[in-house]
Amino acid sequence: MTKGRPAAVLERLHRLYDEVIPLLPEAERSVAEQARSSLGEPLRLAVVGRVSSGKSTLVNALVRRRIAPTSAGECTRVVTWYRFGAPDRAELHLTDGTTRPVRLVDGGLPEELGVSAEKVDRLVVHLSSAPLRRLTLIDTPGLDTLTARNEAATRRAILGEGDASQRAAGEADALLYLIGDAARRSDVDFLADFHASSGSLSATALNAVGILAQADRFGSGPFDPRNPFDVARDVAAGLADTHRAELAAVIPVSGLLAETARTGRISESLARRVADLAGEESVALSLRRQDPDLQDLYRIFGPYGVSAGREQAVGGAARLKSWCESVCGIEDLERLARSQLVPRADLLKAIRALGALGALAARPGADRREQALALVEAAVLDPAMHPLEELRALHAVTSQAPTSPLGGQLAGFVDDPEPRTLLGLDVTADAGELATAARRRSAEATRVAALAVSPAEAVAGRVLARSYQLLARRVLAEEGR
Ligand SMILES: Nc1nc2c(ncn2[C@@H]2O[C@H](COP(=O)(O)OP(=O)(O)O)[C@@H](O)[C@H]2O)c(=O)[nH]1
Ligand SMILES: [Mg+2]
Repeated sequence: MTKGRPAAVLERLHRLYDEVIPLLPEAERSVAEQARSSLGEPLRLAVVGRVSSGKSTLVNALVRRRIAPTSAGECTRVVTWYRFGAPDRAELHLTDGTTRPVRLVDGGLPEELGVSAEKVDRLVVHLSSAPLRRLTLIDTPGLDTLTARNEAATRRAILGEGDASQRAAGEADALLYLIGDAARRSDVDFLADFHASSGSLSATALNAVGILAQADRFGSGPFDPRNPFDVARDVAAGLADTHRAELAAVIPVSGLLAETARTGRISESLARRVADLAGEESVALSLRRQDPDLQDLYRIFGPYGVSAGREQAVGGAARLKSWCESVCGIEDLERLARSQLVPRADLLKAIRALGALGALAARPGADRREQALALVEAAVLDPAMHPLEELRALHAVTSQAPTSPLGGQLAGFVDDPEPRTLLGLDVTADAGELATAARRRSAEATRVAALAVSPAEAVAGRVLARSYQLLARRVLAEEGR
Protein backbone atom coordinates (compact mmCIF):
# COMPACT_ATOMS: atom_id res chain seq x y z
CA MET A 1 0.00 0.00 0.00
CA THR A 2 2.73 2.45 0.82
CA LYS A 3 3.91 1.72 -2.71
CA GLY A 4 3.51 4.83 -4.74
CA ARG A 5 4.79 7.27 -2.12
CA PRO A 6 7.78 8.22 -4.29
CA ALA A 7 5.36 8.59 -7.20
CA ALA A 8 3.25 10.93 -5.08
CA VAL A 9 6.36 13.01 -4.34
CA LEU A 10 7.04 13.37 -8.04
CA GLU A 11 3.42 14.26 -8.74
CA ARG A 12 3.45 16.99 -6.11
CA LEU A 13 6.72 18.27 -7.47
CA HIS A 14 5.31 18.51 -10.99
CA ARG A 15 2.44 20.54 -9.59
CA LEU A 16 4.90 22.84 -7.85
CA TYR A 17 6.79 23.34 -11.11
CA ASP A 18 3.47 24.18 -12.81
CA GLU A 19 2.81 26.81 -10.16
CA VAL A 20 6.27 28.32 -9.98
CA ILE A 21 7.42 28.39 -13.60
CA PRO A 22 5.01 31.16 -14.68
CA LEU A 23 6.34 33.31 -11.84
CA LEU A 24 9.96 33.05 -12.99
CA PRO A 25 11.58 35.52 -15.35
CA GLU A 26 11.35 34.36 -18.97
CA ALA A 27 15.08 33.57 -19.16
CA GLU A 28 14.94 31.13 -16.26
CA ARG A 29 11.94 29.12 -17.35
CA SER A 30 13.86 26.84 -19.67
CA VAL A 31 16.33 26.04 -16.87
CA ALA A 32 13.38 25.08 -14.71
CA GLU A 33 11.83 23.02 -17.52
CA GLN A 34 15.07 21.10 -17.90
CA ALA A 35 15.22 20.35 -14.21
CA ARG A 36 11.63 19.17 -14.35
CA SER A 37 12.11 16.91 -17.36
CA SER A 38 15.04 15.18 -15.65
CA LEU A 39 12.53 13.73 -13.19
CA GLY A 40 11.48 11.26 -15.86
CA GLU A 41 15.02 10.09 -16.61
CA PRO A 42 17.19 7.41 -15.00
CA LEU A 43 19.15 8.41 -11.91
CA ARG A 44 22.21 10.48 -12.80
CA LEU A 45 25.39 9.27 -11.21
CA ALA A 46 28.42 11.51 -11.65
CA VAL A 47 31.93 10.13 -11.31
CA VAL A 48 34.18 12.76 -9.80
CA GLY A 49 37.67 12.94 -8.37
CA ARG A 50 41.09 14.18 -9.33
CA VAL A 51 42.61 13.96 -12.80
CA SER A 52 43.95 10.44 -13.42
CA SER A 53 42.31 9.00 -10.35
CA GLY A 54 40.74 6.33 -12.58
CA LYS A 55 37.28 7.76 -13.31
CA SER A 56 37.08 6.82 -16.97
CA THR A 57 38.49 3.37 -16.30
CA LEU A 58 35.75 2.83 -13.74
CA VAL A 59 33.08 4.09 -16.13
CA ASN A 60 34.23 1.56 -18.71
CA ALA A 61 34.00 -1.19 -16.13
CA LEU A 62 30.48 -0.14 -15.15
CA VAL A 63 29.17 -0.03 -18.74
CA ARG A 64 31.24 -3.10 -19.65
CA ARG A 65 32.72 -1.42 -22.70
CA ARG A 66 36.03 0.26 -23.42
CA ILE A 67 34.28 3.40 -24.55
CA ALA A 68 35.91 6.17 -22.48
CA PRO A 69 39.50 7.04 -23.38
CA THR A 70 41.88 6.68 -20.46
CA SER A 71 44.80 8.68 -21.79
CA ALA A 72 45.21 12.42 -21.93
CA GLY A 73 43.49 13.50 -25.19
CA GLU A 74 40.77 16.14 -25.55
CA CYS A 75 38.08 13.65 -24.82
CA THR A 76 39.21 13.32 -21.25
CA ARG A 77 38.77 17.07 -20.78
CA VAL A 78 35.05 17.22 -21.48
CA VAL A 79 32.13 16.12 -19.38
CA THR A 80 30.70 12.97 -20.93
CA TRP A 81 27.22 11.64 -20.34
CA TYR A 82 26.56 7.94 -20.92
CA ARG A 83 22.89 7.26 -21.52
CA PHE A 84 20.96 4.20 -22.54
CA GLY A 85 20.07 4.19 -26.24
CA ALA A 86 20.38 2.32 -29.51
CA PRO A 87 22.13 2.40 -31.91
CA ASP A 88 25.40 3.23 -30.18
CA ARG A 89 26.30 6.82 -31.03
CA ALA A 90 27.84 9.98 -29.63
CA GLU A 91 27.22 13.66 -30.13
CA LEU A 92 28.94 16.80 -29.00
CA HIS A 93 26.84 19.54 -27.49
CA LEU A 94 28.69 22.78 -28.05
CA THR A 95 28.44 25.86 -25.89
CA ASP A 96 26.91 27.79 -28.81
CA GLY A 97 23.89 25.50 -28.60
CA THR A 98 24.65 23.40 -31.69
CA THR A 99 25.37 19.68 -31.74
CA ARG A 100 27.54 17.57 -33.98
CA PRO A 101 28.00 13.81 -34.25
CA VAL A 102 31.19 12.10 -33.09
CA ARG A 103 32.28 8.94 -34.84
CA LEU A 104 33.07 6.02 -32.57
CA VAL A 105 36.35 4.27 -33.39
CA ASP A 106 36.24 0.51 -32.78
CA GLY A 107 33.27 1.10 -30.51
CA GLY A 108 35.13 3.68 -28.41
CA LEU A 109 35.36 7.45 -28.29
CA PRO A 110 38.21 8.96 -30.28
CA GLU A 111 41.12 10.54 -28.40
CA GLU A 112 40.62 13.82 -30.22
CA LEU A 113 37.35 15.55 -30.92
CA GLY A 114 38.39 18.09 -33.54
CA VAL A 115 36.93 20.86 -31.35
CA SER A 116 38.69 22.50 -28.44
CA ALA A 117 37.41 21.40 -25.06
CA GLU A 118 36.47 24.99 -24.17
CA LYS A 119 33.80 25.01 -26.87
CA VAL A 120 32.19 21.83 -25.62
CA ASP A 121 29.34 21.85 -23.16
CA ARG A 122 29.16 18.07 -23.01
CA LEU A 123 29.62 14.90 -24.96
CA VAL A 124 26.59 12.62 -24.91
CA VAL A 125 27.07 8.92 -25.63
CA HIS A 126 24.16 6.56 -26.17
CA LEU A 127 24.92 2.90 -25.57
CA SER A 128 22.73 -0.15 -25.46
CA SER A 129 24.41 -1.27 -22.26
CA ALA A 130 21.99 -2.77 -19.74
CA PRO A 131 23.32 -0.95 -16.62
CA LEU A 132 22.50 2.38 -18.29
CA ARG A 133 18.79 1.58 -18.23
CA ARG A 134 18.78 2.51 -14.57
CA LEU A 135 21.70 4.88 -14.29
CA THR A 136 22.97 7.64 -16.49
CA LEU A 137 26.70 7.95 -15.85
CA ILE A 138 28.46 11.30 -16.03
CA ASP A 139 32.23 11.12 -16.43
CA THR A 140 33.99 14.33 -15.47
CA PRO A 141 37.40 15.75 -16.38
CA GLY A 142 38.57 15.97 -12.78
CA LEU A 143 38.68 18.40 -9.98
CA ASP A 144 41.63 20.65 -9.74
CA THR A 145 40.11 24.05 -9.63
CA LEU A 146 37.94 23.79 -6.60
CA THR A 147 36.94 27.18 -5.41
CA ALA A 148 35.18 28.93 -2.60
CA ARG A 149 32.26 27.28 -0.99
CA ASN A 150 29.63 29.97 -0.96
CA GLU A 151 26.19 30.74 -2.16
CA ALA A 152 27.35 32.04 -5.52
CA ALA A 153 29.22 28.79 -6.21
CA THR A 154 26.15 26.84 -5.23
CA ARG A 155 23.99 28.76 -7.64
CA ARG A 156 26.53 28.35 -10.38
CA ALA A 157 26.53 24.62 -9.87
CA ILE A 158 22.77 24.44 -10.11
CA LEU A 159 22.24 27.02 -12.79
CA GLY A 160 24.82 25.75 -15.20
CA GLU A 161 27.75 28.08 -14.88
CA GLY A 162 31.21 27.60 -13.42
CA ASP A 163 33.75 24.79 -13.51
CA ALA A 164 32.72 21.89 -15.75
CA SER A 165 33.18 19.10 -13.23
CA GLN A 166 31.41 21.01 -10.54
CA ARG A 167 28.53 21.85 -12.84
CA ALA A 168 28.18 18.23 -13.86
CA ALA A 169 28.04 17.22 -10.23
CA GLY A 170 25.35 19.86 -9.70
CA GLU A 171 23.25 18.16 -12.36
CA ALA A 172 23.73 14.76 -10.78
CA ASP A 173 21.48 12.97 -8.31
CA ALA A 174 24.30 10.98 -6.81
CA LEU A 175 28.07 10.89 -6.86
CA LEU A 176 30.82 8.35 -7.01
CA TYR A 177 33.67 10.16 -5.41
CA LEU A 178 37.10 8.72 -6.19
CA ILE A 179 39.58 9.29 -3.41
CA GLY A 180 43.27 8.58 -3.21
CA ASP A 181 44.86 7.17 -0.08
CA ALA A 182 43.80 10.07 2.10
CA ALA A 183 40.96 12.43 1.42
CA ARG A 184 42.60 15.77 1.01
CA ARG A 185 41.20 19.05 2.19
CA SER A 186 39.86 20.06 -1.23
CA ASP A 187 38.12 16.71 -1.61
CA VAL A 188 36.13 17.43 1.48
CA ASP A 189 35.39 20.97 0.30
CA PHE A 190 34.08 19.65 -2.94
CA LEU A 191 31.76 17.25 -1.19
CA ALA A 192 30.40 20.11 0.87
CA ASP A 193 29.81 22.10 -2.33
CA PHE A 194 27.97 19.23 -3.90
CA HIS A 195 25.77 18.75 -0.90
CA ALA A 196 25.01 22.46 -0.72
CA SER A 197 24.09 22.41 -4.39
CA SER A 198 21.47 19.72 -3.76
CA GLY A 199 19.42 22.37 -2.01
CA SER A 200 17.92 22.65 1.41
CA LEU A 201 16.82 19.03 1.44
CA SER A 202 20.29 17.82 0.58
CA ALA A 203 20.60 14.10 1.25
CA THR A 204 24.34 14.36 1.80
CA ALA A 205 25.85 10.98 2.67
CA LEU A 206 22.86 9.20 1.21
CA ASN A 207 23.83 10.08 -2.32
CA ALA A 208 27.61 10.17 -2.31
CA VAL A 209 29.63 6.99 -2.35
CA GLY A 210 33.37 7.10 -1.80
CA ILE A 211 35.54 4.90 -3.98
CA LEU A 212 39.03 4.17 -2.78
CA ALA A 213 40.38 4.01 -6.29
CA GLN A 214 43.22 1.91 -7.67
CA ALA A 215 42.97 -0.39 -4.68
CA ASP A 216 45.37 -2.81 -6.37
CA ARG A 217 48.13 -0.26 -5.79
CA PHE A 218 47.83 -0.06 -2.01
CA GLY A 219 50.50 -1.41 0.28
CA SER A 220 54.14 -0.72 -0.26
CA GLY A 221 54.86 -2.68 -3.38
CA PRO A 222 56.07 -6.14 -4.36
CA PHE A 223 57.90 -6.85 -1.10
CA ASP A 224 54.93 -6.01 1.07
CA PRO A 225 53.56 -9.34 2.28
CA ARG A 226 50.10 -7.84 2.71
CA ASN A 227 47.47 -8.04 0.01
CA PRO A 228 46.91 -4.49 -1.37
CA PHE A 229 43.15 -4.98 -1.16
CA ASP A 230 43.44 -5.75 2.56
CA VAL A 231 45.45 -2.57 3.08
CA ALA A 232 42.88 -0.63 1.02
CA ARG A 233 40.02 -2.09 3.04
CA ASP A 234 41.58 -0.82 6.27
CA VAL A 235 42.15 2.62 4.79
CA ALA A 236 38.59 2.65 3.43
CA ALA A 237 37.14 1.78 6.82
CA GLY A 238 39.05 4.67 8.39
CA LEU A 239 37.88 7.11 5.71
CA ALA A 240 34.29 5.94 5.99
CA ASP A 241 34.44 6.65 9.68
CA THR A 242 35.98 10.11 9.28
CA HIS A 243 33.64 11.09 6.47
CA ARG A 244 30.44 9.60 7.75
CA ALA A 245 28.68 12.91 7.16
CA GLU A 246 29.73 13.17 3.53
CA LEU A 247 29.94 9.61 2.24
CA ALA A 248 27.50 6.71 2.43
CA ALA A 249 30.37 4.25 2.31
CA VAL A 250 33.92 3.98 1.09
CA ILE A 251 34.51 1.00 -1.18
CA PRO A 252 37.96 -0.07 -2.34
CA VAL A 253 37.87 -0.76 -6.07
CA SER A 254 40.44 -1.51 -8.72
CA GLY A 255 38.85 0.02 -11.78
CA LEU A 256 41.66 -1.35 -13.92
CA LEU A 257 41.11 -4.99 -12.97
CA ALA A 258 37.36 -4.46 -13.30
CA GLU A 259 37.69 -2.92 -16.75
CA THR A 260 40.06 -5.64 -17.90
CA ALA A 261 37.79 -8.40 -16.65
CA ARG A 262 34.59 -6.97 -18.04
CA THR A 263 35.43 -5.60 -21.42
CA GLY A 264 36.46 -8.79 -23.14
CA ARG A 265 40.18 -8.15 -22.92
CA ILE A 266 41.22 -11.44 -21.38
CA SER A 267 41.77 -13.78 -24.29
CA GLU A 268 43.38 -17.23 -23.94
CA SER A 269 46.58 -15.86 -25.43
CA LEU A 270 46.68 -13.00 -22.94
CA ALA A 271 46.06 -15.43 -20.08
CA ARG A 272 48.92 -17.59 -21.39
CA ARG A 273 51.29 -14.61 -21.33
CA VAL A 274 50.43 -14.09 -17.68
CA ALA A 275 50.59 -17.80 -16.90
CA ASP A 276 54.10 -17.98 -18.39
CA LEU A 277 55.26 -15.85 -15.46
CA ALA A 278 54.00 -18.35 -12.90
CA GLY A 279 56.78 -19.83 -10.85
CA GLU A 280 59.05 -16.84 -11.30
CA GLU A 281 60.15 -15.31 -8.00
CA SER A 282 58.32 -12.04 -7.22
CA VAL A 283 61.70 -10.40 -6.65
CA ALA A 284 62.91 -11.46 -10.09
CA LEU A 285 59.71 -10.21 -11.62
CA SER A 286 59.99 -6.81 -10.04
CA LEU A 287 63.67 -6.52 -11.02
CA ARG A 288 62.77 -6.74 -14.68
CA ARG A 289 59.78 -4.43 -14.49
CA GLN A 290 61.13 -2.30 -17.37
CA ASP A 291 60.77 -5.25 -19.73
CA PRO A 292 58.38 -4.07 -22.49
CA ASP A 293 56.27 -7.22 -22.41
CA LEU A 294 55.87 -6.94 -18.64
CA GLN A 295 55.08 -3.22 -18.99
CA ASP A 296 52.36 -4.12 -21.42
CA LEU A 297 50.85 -6.59 -18.97
CA TYR A 298 51.11 -4.03 -16.17
CA ARG A 299 49.05 -1.59 -18.24
CA ILE A 300 46.33 -4.21 -18.49
CA PHE A 301 46.41 -5.75 -15.02
CA GLY A 302 48.64 -3.51 -12.93
CA PRO A 303 51.68 -5.01 -11.13
CA TYR A 304 49.60 -6.70 -8.45
CA GLY A 305 47.18 -8.13 -11.00
CA VAL A 306 50.09 -9.69 -12.88
CA SER A 307 51.86 -10.96 -9.82
CA ALA A 308 48.84 -12.42 -8.03
CA GLY A 309 47.01 -13.36 -11.23
CA ARG A 310 49.75 -15.68 -12.52
CA GLU A 311 48.57 -18.75 -10.69
CA GLN A 312 44.98 -18.06 -11.74
CA ALA A 313 46.06 -17.60 -15.35
CA VAL A 314 47.46 -21.11 -15.38
CA GLY A 315 43.81 -22.21 -15.16
CA GLY A 316 42.94 -20.32 -18.34
CA ALA A 317 41.26 -17.07 -19.42
CA ALA A 318 37.91 -17.70 -17.74
CA ARG A 319 39.57 -18.42 -14.43
CA LEU A 320 41.74 -15.30 -14.64
CA LYS A 321 38.75 -13.20 -15.59
CA SER A 322 36.60 -14.37 -12.72
CA TRP A 323 39.46 -13.90 -10.30
CA CYS A 324 39.93 -10.29 -11.48
CA GLU A 325 36.23 -9.67 -11.15
CA SER A 326 35.98 -11.14 -7.69
CA VAL A 327 38.94 -9.27 -6.16
CA CYS A 328 38.46 -5.88 -7.84
CA GLY A 329 35.55 -4.67 -5.70
CA ILE A 330 33.27 -3.61 -8.55
CA GLU A 331 30.58 -6.00 -7.38
CA ASP A 332 30.54 -4.37 -3.94
CA LEU A 333 30.01 -1.05 -5.64
CA GLU A 334 27.21 -2.38 -7.81
CA ARG A 335 25.55 -4.03 -4.81
CA LEU A 336 25.55 -0.73 -2.97
CA ALA A 337 24.12 1.07 -6.00
CA ARG A 338 21.39 -1.55 -6.32
CA SER A 339 20.45 -1.46 -2.67
CA GLN A 340 20.84 2.23 -1.83
CA LEU A 341 20.78 4.37 -4.93
CA VAL A 342 18.47 2.77 -7.47
CA PRO A 343 15.56 2.08 -5.05
CA ARG A 344 15.78 5.69 -3.85
CA ALA A 345 16.11 7.11 -7.35
CA ASP A 346 12.80 8.98 -7.34
CA LEU A 347 13.49 10.60 -4.00
CA LEU A 348 17.03 11.54 -4.94
CA LYS A 349 15.81 13.04 -8.21
CA ALA A 350 13.09 14.90 -6.33
CA ILE A 351 15.62 16.35 -3.91
CA ARG A 352 17.69 17.70 -6.76
CA ALA A 353 14.69 19.06 -8.66
CA LEU A 354 13.28 20.69 -5.55
CA GLY A 355 16.65 22.22 -4.68
CA ALA A 356 17.01 23.56 -8.21
CA LEU A 357 13.55 25.10 -8.17
CA GLY A 358 14.09 26.54 -4.70
CA ALA A 359 17.28 28.24 -5.89
CA LEU A 360 15.51 29.63 -8.95
CA ALA A 361 12.64 30.92 -6.86
CA ALA A 362 15.07 32.61 -4.51
CA ARG A 363 16.96 34.44 -7.25
CA PRO A 364 17.18 38.10 -6.48
CA GLY A 365 15.32 40.11 -9.05
CA ALA A 366 12.92 37.34 -9.86
CA ASP A 367 9.43 38.63 -10.45
CA ARG A 368 7.05 37.72 -7.72
CA ARG A 369 9.82 36.09 -5.78
CA GLU A 370 7.93 36.09 -2.48
CA GLN A 371 5.06 34.26 -4.06
CA ALA A 372 7.35 31.67 -5.67
CA LEU A 373 9.15 31.02 -2.39
CA ALA A 374 5.86 30.67 -0.54
CA LEU A 375 4.75 28.02 -3.02
CA VAL A 376 7.99 26.10 -2.54
CA GLU A 377 7.59 26.35 1.21
CA ALA A 378 4.02 25.07 1.06
CA ALA A 379 5.09 22.14 -1.11
CA VAL A 380 7.86 21.19 1.32
CA LEU A 381 5.30 21.02 4.12
CA ASP A 382 2.80 19.02 2.07
CA PRO A 383 2.32 15.47 3.45
CA ALA A 384 3.01 14.11 -0.04
CA MET A 385 6.58 15.43 0.25
CA HIS A 386 7.19 13.89 3.66
CA PRO A 387 9.37 11.05 2.25
CA LEU A 388 12.00 13.67 1.46
CA GLU A 389 12.08 14.69 5.12
CA GLU A 390 12.44 11.03 6.03
CA LEU A 391 15.40 10.64 3.72
CA ARG A 392 17.03 13.71 5.19
CA ALA A 393 16.41 12.57 8.76
CA LEU A 394 17.74 9.13 7.88
CA HIS A 395 20.95 10.73 6.75
CA ALA A 396 21.20 12.78 9.92
CA VAL A 397 20.82 9.80 12.25
CA THR A 398 23.03 7.55 10.14
CA SER A 399 25.86 10.03 10.29
CA GLN A 400 25.35 11.54 13.73
CA ALA A 401 23.54 8.96 15.83
CA PRO A 402 24.35 5.64 14.15
CA THR A 403 23.26 3.52 17.10
CA SER A 404 19.81 5.07 17.35
CA PRO A 405 16.96 2.62 16.71
CA LEU A 406 15.19 5.40 14.80
CA GLY A 407 17.57 4.88 11.88
CA GLY A 408 16.12 1.46 11.11
CA GLN A 409 12.56 2.73 11.34
CA LEU A 410 13.31 5.64 9.02
CA ALA A 411 15.02 3.33 6.55
CA GLY A 412 11.83 1.25 6.62
CA PHE A 413 9.77 4.23 5.54
CA VAL A 414 12.30 5.40 2.98
CA ASP A 415 12.50 2.01 1.34
CA ASP A 416 8.76 1.87 1.26
CA PRO A 417 7.64 -1.55 2.39
CA GLU A 418 4.19 -2.71 3.41
CA PRO A 419 2.57 -1.00 6.43
CA ARG A 420 2.25 -4.39 8.15
CA THR A 421 5.99 -4.96 7.84
CA LEU A 422 6.70 -1.45 9.06
CA LEU A 423 4.50 -1.95 12.08
CA GLY A 424 5.54 -5.52 12.76
CA LEU A 425 1.96 -6.84 12.40
CA ASP A 426 0.87 -9.96 10.55
CA VAL A 427 -1.40 -10.21 7.52
CA THR A 428 -4.55 -10.61 9.63
CA ALA A 429 -4.29 -7.06 11.03
CA ASP A 430 -7.06 -4.87 9.66
CA ALA A 431 -6.94 -1.16 8.91
CA GLY A 432 -8.17 -0.19 12.37
CA GLU A 433 -5.46 -2.22 14.09
CA LEU A 434 -2.83 -0.84 11.74
CA ALA A 435 -3.92 2.72 12.46
CA THR A 436 -3.88 2.12 16.21
CA ALA A 437 -0.42 0.60 16.07
CA ALA A 438 0.81 3.46 13.88
CA ARG A 439 -0.51 6.07 16.32
CA ARG A 440 1.15 4.26 19.20
CA ARG A 441 4.45 4.28 17.31
CA SER A 442 3.96 7.97 16.59
CA ALA A 443 3.60 8.72 20.28
CA GLU A 444 6.72 6.68 21.03
CA ALA A 445 8.69 8.57 18.42
CA THR A 446 7.57 11.86 19.93
CA ARG A 447 8.76 10.64 23.31
CA VAL A 448 12.16 9.64 21.86
CA ALA A 449 12.41 13.08 20.26
CA ALA A 450 11.76 14.76 23.60
CA LEU A 451 14.42 12.69 25.37
CA ALA A 452 16.91 12.64 22.54
CA VAL A 453 20.54 13.22 23.38
CA SER A 454 21.53 14.37 19.91
CA PRO A 455 19.88 16.95 17.65
CA ALA A 456 19.81 14.41 14.82
CA GLU A 457 17.81 12.00 16.91
CA ALA A 458 15.43 14.72 18.00
CA VAL A 459 14.73 15.62 14.37
CA ALA A 460 14.42 11.96 13.43
CA GLY A 461 11.92 11.41 16.22
CA ARG A 462 9.73 14.30 15.08
CA VAL A 463 9.91 13.24 11.45
CA LEU A 464 9.04 9.65 12.35
CA ALA A 465 6.14 10.75 14.53
CA ARG A 466 4.66 12.42 11.49
CA SER A 467 5.48 9.42 9.28
CA TYR A 468 3.42 7.18 11.56
CA GLN A 469 0.57 9.70 11.75
CA LEU A 470 0.45 9.91 7.97
CA LEU A 471 0.58 6.13 7.76
CA ALA A 472 -2.40 5.84 10.11
CA ARG A 473 -4.33 8.35 8.05
CA ARG A 474 -3.48 6.57 4.87
CA VAL A 475 -4.47 3.04 5.90
CA LEU A 476 -7.80 4.38 7.11
CA ALA A 477 -8.37 6.40 3.93
CA GLU A 478 -7.64 3.37 1.79
CA GLU A 479 -10.02 1.33 3.87
CA GLY A 480 -12.67 3.94 3.07
CA ARG A 481 -13.29 5.17 6.60
N1 LIG B 1 46.87 0.05 -11.28
C1 LIG B 1 45.76 0.72 -11.59
N2 LIG B 1 45.79 1.68 -12.51
C2 LIG B 1 44.65 2.34 -12.82
C3 LIG B 1 43.42 2.03 -12.17
N3 LIG B 1 42.46 2.83 -12.66
C4 LIG B 1 43.04 3.60 -13.59
N4 LIG B 1 44.37 3.32 -13.68
C5 LIG B 1 45.32 3.96 -14.60
O1 LIG B 1 45.40 5.34 -14.27
C6 LIG B 1 45.47 6.12 -15.46
C7 LIG B 1 44.35 7.16 -15.45
O2 LIG B 1 43.11 6.51 -15.54
P1 LIG B 1 41.80 7.25 -16.07
O3 LIG B 1 40.68 6.30 -15.92
O4 LIG B 1 42.01 7.82 -17.43
O5 LIG B 1 41.69 8.43 -15.02
P2 LIG B 1 40.73 9.72 -15.04
O6 LIG B 1 41.57 10.88 -15.47
O7 LIG B 1 40.28 9.89 -13.63
O8 LIG B 1 39.59 9.43 -15.96
C8 LIG B 1 45.38 5.14 -16.63
O9 LIG B 1 46.67 4.89 -17.08
C9 LIG B 1 44.78 3.91 -16.01
O10 LIG B 1 45.17 2.73 -16.66
C10 LIG B 1 43.43 1.00 -11.18
O11 LIG B 1 42.39 0.66 -10.57
N5 LIG B 1 44.61 0.39 -10.92
MG1 LIG C 1 38.96 10.51 -17.65
